[in-house]
Order: sequence, then structure tokens, then C-alpha cells
Amino acid sequence: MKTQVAIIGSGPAGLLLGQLLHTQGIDNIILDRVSPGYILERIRAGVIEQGFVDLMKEAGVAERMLREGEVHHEVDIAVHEEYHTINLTELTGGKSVTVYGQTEITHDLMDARNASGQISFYDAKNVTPHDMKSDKPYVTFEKDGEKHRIDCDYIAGCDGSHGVCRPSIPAGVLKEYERVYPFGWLGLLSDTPPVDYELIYVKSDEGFALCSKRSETRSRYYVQVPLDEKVENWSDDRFWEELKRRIPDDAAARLVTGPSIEKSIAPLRSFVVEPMQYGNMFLLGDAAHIVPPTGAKGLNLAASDVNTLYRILVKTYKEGRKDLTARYSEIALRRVWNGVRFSWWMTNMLHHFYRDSIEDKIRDSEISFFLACEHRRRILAEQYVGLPYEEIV
Ligand code: FAS
Ligand code: PHB
Repeated sequence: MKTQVAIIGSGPAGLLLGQLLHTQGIDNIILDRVSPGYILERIRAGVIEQGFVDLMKEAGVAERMLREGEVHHEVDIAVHEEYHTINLTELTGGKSVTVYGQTEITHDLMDARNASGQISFYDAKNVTPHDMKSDKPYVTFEKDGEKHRIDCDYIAGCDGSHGVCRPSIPAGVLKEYERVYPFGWLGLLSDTPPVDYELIYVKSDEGFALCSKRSETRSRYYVQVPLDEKVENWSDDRFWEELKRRIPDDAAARLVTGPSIEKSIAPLRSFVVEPMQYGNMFLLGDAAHIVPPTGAKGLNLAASDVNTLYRILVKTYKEGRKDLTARYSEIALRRVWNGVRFSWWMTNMLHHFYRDSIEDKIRDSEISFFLACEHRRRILAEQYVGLPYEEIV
């Protein structure tokens, strides 16, 4: 088989890149080691930056997101029972975020790919990138007991944090940066009405909590738990009691509880590799970086990488540019590090680090300082809605 771009990974990064390239007539094949159903069962992100919404529009797959997604013009931060509203739209000159689950985005992109007849291989085993430093890279894999080879111009590593692309880069090439936090997020999804229309990020003496949603009838909640916590130790009742302890009393009084549809613990860490490419193989999304979800940046940084590589490849194929592919990592990392820093900053300000130390007092002071006045809240708002994508020139 031959294609122009071989995409490894059928999560949001791979699917969005494939769909955008298709709109420009750039041929691509997507490979994933699991089934579409397995991918769609994963419950993950929920807050989408305007830049991501615009990319979905450009890819021609935004119709349901625009119909069913909820545009949010503000977000609340409750610090020890006191609410602080961050008016995103006022503070950023008109920007907003959209609440629309990652699962739905993946659904929409998969449906569009199937409708367009583009080639995808699921349940592909032993997917392996080869000759990334040459101008004739290729990917091999096995499917239903048969071995296959895809010759291509470029390989897009969209295979997440446990993929094959990053580890296939020879030792000594990549520099890894990591911070592991002493806690994770225990998340619960329930078909209950959300406690509030707006998202509420909560800083309490008992720890962080987040009240989010997927619609007016489906809620998504999180509570911070120690890193060694096990989800099997958390009955629904225990989750709801702990959430009520942490959120402000008025919210706890309105909270509608119900059976969990999904319940899981995600560990929190910050992780970045540099560079985000090796020859003609590019790393995108979680394959290159991981952020704590406190800033709602994980999925949005994946979209940012897709935007960068997509624009570069269009100029490479359509304008004959030979200089841009070598600059993907340099350009992508500028926005990645902004997202990593914001996610680290929000995580530090809002979580309990299980020590009663001077750092905890400094964190309390920092969140109070930035919530205290409009021009400081603007610093938070501008990053939460998403900094602009860098123009590729
Ligand atoms: P993904 O991990 O989504 O997709 C990678 C794909 O590659 C998978 O389908 C996998 O099967 C495939 N793959 C892996 N190895 C392969 C191989 N060897 N061969 C072929 N295919 C292979 N972000 C937020 O903004 N907010 C959140 O609340 C949030 N919650 C999260 C909770 C969890 C538990 C996790 C893990 C992440 C969360 N994230 C959140 C971040 C998440 O949304 C990611 O940023 C997003 O999935 C990134 O998308 P991709 O880069 O496409 O990677
Ligand atoms: C979610 O709804 O899953 C969500 C929302 C905001 C975040 C993280 C997760 O910062």
C-alpha cells in the first residue's frame, strides 16, 4: 500500500488530522491497535477551545458540536466556599469555550471518515514505523494474521502516551521533561442534571473538586484523591458524600446524585518530549505531551499540534515548500509549553498537596491574588479560552 501520510492512532489527534488532510486532497491511512468501540468507550475531556471548534468547522464535522455543544462564557472558581466568576467572554474580547465530550468528537470524526471512504485499519497489531529519517519512511503492521506495509511520505505519531512512535526514536535523541503530582482525579459520569450551568472548579481544605457536564442531563464530576487510591475503594455513595464535603454548601444542597455510568482514576502528571519529531515522523497530542486536566488543555493541545502539522503539510504539498516540515517541533512546542505551564499553574493553585507547609500558604495567596481583580483574572481567562494558534508562514 502507498499513501502520503500514515497516521498511527485513531484518537482525536489522528482522526482530526486525517479529516483535515482529506479536505485538501492529501491522502492518508489511519491505523489503530484497538477497535472503534474500545476508543469510543473512553470517557475523557469535555472543554473545547474556540480554535478546536474552528478546526472542526474547517474539517466539515462541526454540525453536531454546534447543535449539541454548550457555549460557555464564564467559569466559576470556588475557594473555601467563596465563588469567583471568571467572565471569559468579557475578559477576552468575545472568546468562549464549548462543552462537548471528547467521546462525541471522536464519534463525529469517525462517522465522517467512514462516510468519506478513507482507509482505516483497526485492531492492527505490531504497528511499527520504519526509516523515519529517510525520504521513504514506511509502516508495517499485522491484521487478521497477514503482514502489511504502507509506504508513505510522512508518519504522524498520534498514538497517545503509551504508543509505539515515541519509543521507536533512538535513545539519546529525545529529551524528556516530567513532573508527577502526588494525586489523581477520581472522575464519575452520571445521568443526573448538572449542579450548575457553569463549570465549578473547587479549592477546599479536603482537596480539589470539579463540577462539569456533558449536557443538561449528564454530569461529570471529579474529586482529587491520593496517588495510591484505588477506584474499587470508592462506592458511588462515598463519591457523592466526598463531593458534597468539598463543593460550596449551596451547590451541595442542589446536587442530584445517581448511579455512576463510569468511574475511574486518572493520575496527574506534566510530561513533554523534545523535539516532537524525528526525520519525517511527527509526534502529536499525548504521544508528545501530557498535562494535568486542571486547565482543560490535554485534548486542546492535541488539536493545536494537528493545526500546526496540517498547515505545514498543506504548504509542503500545495506550495512546494521544503523548509517547513523541519520546523514542526519548534512551532508546536511554543504553544505546548504555554499549555503545560497553565495546566501546572492551575493544578498548583487549586489542589491540596497533603502537607501543611509554606508552599500551601503561598498557593492560597496566589489564587487569591489572581482572583482579586479584573486584569489578573484576564490572565487566567486568556489562557483558559486558549491562546491563538501560531500562523505558519
Ligand atoms: P489518545 O490517547 O486519545 O489516542 C491515541 C490512540 O492511539 C488510541 O486510540 C490508541 O489505541 C492508539 N494507539 C496507541 N498505541 C498504538 C499502537 N502501538 N499502534 C496503533 N495505535 C496505537 N484532557 C482534557 O483536556 N480534559 C480532561 O478531563 C481529560 N481527561 C483525561 C482522562 C484520562 C484517563 C486520560 C488518559 C486523558 C485525559 N485527557 C483529558 C487528555 C486526553 O483527552 C488526551 O489529551 C487526548 O485523548 C489526546 O488525544 P490523542 O493524542 O489523540 O491520544
Ligand atoms: C471535563 O468535563 O471532563 C473536564 C472539564 C474541565 C477540565 C477537565 C475536565 O478542566
